[in-house]
Amino acid sequence: MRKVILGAMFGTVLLGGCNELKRGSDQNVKAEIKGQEVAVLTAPPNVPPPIARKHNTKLIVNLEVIEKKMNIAKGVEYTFWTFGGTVPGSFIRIKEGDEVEFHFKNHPSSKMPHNIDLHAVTGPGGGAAASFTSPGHESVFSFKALNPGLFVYHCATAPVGMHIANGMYGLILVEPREGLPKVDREYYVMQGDFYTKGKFGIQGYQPFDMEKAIDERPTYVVFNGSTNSMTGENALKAGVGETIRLFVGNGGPNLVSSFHVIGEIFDTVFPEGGSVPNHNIQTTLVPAGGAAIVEFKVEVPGNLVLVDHSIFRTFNKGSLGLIKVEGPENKAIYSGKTADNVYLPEGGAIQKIKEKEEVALAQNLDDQLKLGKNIFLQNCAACHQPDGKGIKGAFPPLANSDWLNTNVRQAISAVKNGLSGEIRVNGEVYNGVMPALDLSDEDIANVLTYVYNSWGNKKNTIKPRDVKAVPEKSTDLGEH
Ligand code: HEC
Ligand SMILES: [Cu+2]
Repeated sequence: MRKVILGAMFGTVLLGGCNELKRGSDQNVKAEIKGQEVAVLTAPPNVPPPIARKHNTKLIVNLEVIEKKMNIAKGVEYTFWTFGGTVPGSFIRIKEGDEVEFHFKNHPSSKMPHNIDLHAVTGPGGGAAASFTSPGHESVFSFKALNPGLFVYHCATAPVGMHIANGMYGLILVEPREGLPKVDREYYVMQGDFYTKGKFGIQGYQPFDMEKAIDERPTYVVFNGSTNSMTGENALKAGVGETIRLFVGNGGPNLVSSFHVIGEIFDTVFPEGGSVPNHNIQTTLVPAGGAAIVEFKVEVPGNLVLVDHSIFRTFNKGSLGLIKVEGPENKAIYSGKTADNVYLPEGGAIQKIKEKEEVALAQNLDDQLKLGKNIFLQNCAACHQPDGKGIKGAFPPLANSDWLNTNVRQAISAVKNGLSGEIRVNGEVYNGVMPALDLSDEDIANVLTYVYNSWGNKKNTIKPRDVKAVPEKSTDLGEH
């Protein structure tokens, strides 16, 4: 037992240094404390309500560690170690100058001791040593919130990397004395990288893989603990004209996030969760063990896509979330596609003829299948997977797809015009965005013929004239 604790303490010493840079102001230290309150904690993506009181108080925070199995992706189970039963852990909201009495509980069913290092704490280890708690115990410690900002908290029990990799992190907001400006909606989004024995999407229970974690080769990179935390029915919501504030954190343990929202520009960012605002930002870096406050107004309807712009993580490892914005169009701000004109630069006629010669025209079904397979591998497989089985929760299957097999015209339209909004494929709900892929009618005919003649589908043959017959829709999907 002694050995375990010493190891654990060593871990905390290593991570404790992050508080050294903070300075408290004397004015804060002297502020009067009035009364006592119990802090409201929330599960992601929710944020506790803004603090209305003008005075400082003694704030009781009750946080319980629970080790539990949850899905990291549809059909993929993982044993998470959680602060409050969710990944990331409960959101804690306090006010600059508050005196926090922290009650840290470790559920009796836990197998491990745990603790908490709050980056908002001025004191050794951010509270780590004081909060070190065995299963079935509770530790109490107090701190004064000297610095305003958005801070990460995490477990710092050895092996620290493993505790964090299992989901032991969350955010604590220390509101400045004057509070934050009012917005219409606030959400809590936190990225984390996960390391499982099985590859991405392999079904069933997946244990932690220490070797991948040390090599920094994550299997999953996700927001709020799972690939579908903010897609489908879980998509965040907003209305046209509303202002949104995202409290964005990154638990790591390894990766730095290039946080970006496809289809928006951040009006204001508080980089690294600090006090100096920056404006008109496209992508903001969120370091492991760091945070950012991101604010923007949504002007037009549509799906905004939250991503880590290290983009393979988004399309292949799960770091994708949606904000569904509803309300009236505003064509003056965004028109959608208004024209598709023939573009013939000088000499274009000659190039065009050459291009025509190069286009492979399928003479028979065999040709179509061969050409179609190539188009599939180059244009579709990244999302729908080479075996057509898709990725549960993100990309629907084309293999044996009832959606595909019931209506040829809608399948053609999906490839021609893109597809978004809720659909049901083989009983599963998907609510993603498939971009229109600028393919010729010939290519679309070939790829769909290949898809229809593979993986147990209905063996339809699609001709370019069938593709031509399906109307083109202007679409505003998939653009940055
Ligand atoms: C960037 C990722 C991506 C690419 C590339 C992509 N799709 Fe999709 N596809 C999706 C998503 C996401 C949906 C679900 C859209 C929704 O929820 O409304 C979808 C839906 C579909 C559907 C209807 C649902 C089903 O499973 O039957 C078909 C058919 C389809 N895609 C075919 C294709 C074909 C063919 C290609 C290549 C030419 C392709 N897709 C390329 C992401 C992609
Ligand atoms: Cu822990």
